[in-house]
Amino acid sequence: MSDSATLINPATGRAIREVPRADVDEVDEAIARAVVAQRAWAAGAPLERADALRRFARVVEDNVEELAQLEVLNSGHPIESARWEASHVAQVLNFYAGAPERLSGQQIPVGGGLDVTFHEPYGVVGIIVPWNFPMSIASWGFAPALAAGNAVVLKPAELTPLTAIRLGELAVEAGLPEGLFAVVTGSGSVVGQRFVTHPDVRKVVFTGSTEVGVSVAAGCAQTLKPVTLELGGKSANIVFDDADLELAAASAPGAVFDNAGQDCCARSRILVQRSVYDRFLELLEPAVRDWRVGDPSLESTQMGPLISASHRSSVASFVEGTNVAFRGTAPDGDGFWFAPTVVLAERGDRIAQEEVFGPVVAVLPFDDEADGIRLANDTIYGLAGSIWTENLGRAVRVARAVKSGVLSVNSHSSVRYWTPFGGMKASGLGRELGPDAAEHFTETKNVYFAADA
Ligand code: TAP
Repeated sequence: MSDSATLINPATGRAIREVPRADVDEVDEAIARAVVAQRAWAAGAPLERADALRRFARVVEDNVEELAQLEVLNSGHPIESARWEASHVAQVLNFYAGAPERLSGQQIPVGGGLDVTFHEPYGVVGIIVPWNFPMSIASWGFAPALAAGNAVVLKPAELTPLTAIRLGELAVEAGLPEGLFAVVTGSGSVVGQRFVTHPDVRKVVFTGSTEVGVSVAAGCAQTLKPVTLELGGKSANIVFDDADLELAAASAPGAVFDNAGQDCCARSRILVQRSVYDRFLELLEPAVRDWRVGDPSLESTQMGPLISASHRSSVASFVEGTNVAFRGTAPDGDGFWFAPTVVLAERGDRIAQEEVFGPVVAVLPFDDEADGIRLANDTIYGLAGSIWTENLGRAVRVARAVKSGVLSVNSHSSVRYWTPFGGMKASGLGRELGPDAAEHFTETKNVYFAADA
């Protein structure tokens, strides 16, 4: 029998809803239904799956405003960001709706017959999602997994399940078979762990902290279950002295304070060549002070609250004892507010090494190109990063030398659903999105047909 969790609006601190917490039996029932639904789904023609995913995308498009409002309420995302996220889910579904008819195998020359490969779906895929981008990160897993012929059991974070629950309902409205895409709410240690241990879940996609990701991978190893890990980050925003400093400084707050810094790709270290360090800070200060923090339901708001009181305490603990250069503003009141904060740091400082997951950025100087690369690589993580330079050769050299999965030059873009996304080092294992994601939800089968009588 399940109990329930109380959801809190992070902008007000007030309770909004109770959501059931599934127990192991209920997780097992969802997996059993998914096993049955998957067989019929995979047996259908590719066009049937493509059409079903396109219908799902259209229903999501028709409900963008409702999904966005749920994310404002449950996660405190600014409404404009939440609308982008909901539209992004529809776009991801549309993109992978093209995959069922393109999952071609190979025909390999052999003697005496014919050899072909098939991309077989795993069966049931378990997807475990964090609270920072609840619906978009879920879609990066469920859209290509379904396209490849799998069923999906999805566990949203306990703090932010509302948009995932609604997406599960919209899938059924769009005509996806009952049980094919099941959203199971509850705790990580019960629901998430059951995905790891259940023999009928044949692949796990985990997005979250590096610590939990390592334990999920260890659990999956026990049952030889493939796992994709999207973990933490401490990404560098590297500003060379030949950069367009005005543009680099004006764009730096958005690159780290978007979603209140609760972004795995947050450029939470700004590395500035020493010769332009003072000038860059002069330009950065007004950009940080102008960053608009407040009521997430207003279209003018750029940043809402942190997700919870305990997370705010954790973020604050990173700033204690540091050299704060300047801060932006944040509302008073009952929400979990935290003003954007710029810290001057030294190499090796905790603030320069560990993921804060809040609106706090560490600024560090470096001497030359080699030193900048060394500093950029000086963390356990390797998820994203930005390189600001007007020198093309330098852009190429640095982009190749920084050990991160997703880099941008003279821009902070990280996520395009049609390009691959994921981290190196302690930031993860495997890639999501991009042209090959549906294939990652399949196993290659090789079949030899003897033709000689
Ligand atoms: P975690 O605490 O690791 O939780 C992530 C998810 O795992 C939640 O759904 C959680 O469930 C579940 N979980 C917890 N313990 C588990 C266990 N023993 N077995 C299976 N599942 C378990 O992370 P978080 O605090 O929610 O998210 C923040 C982290 O996610 C940051 O490090 C951030 O960088 C990372 N992140 C990475 C990316 C990419 S794409 N690389 C994207 C977003 C976030 P509960 O509901 O119980 O918490």
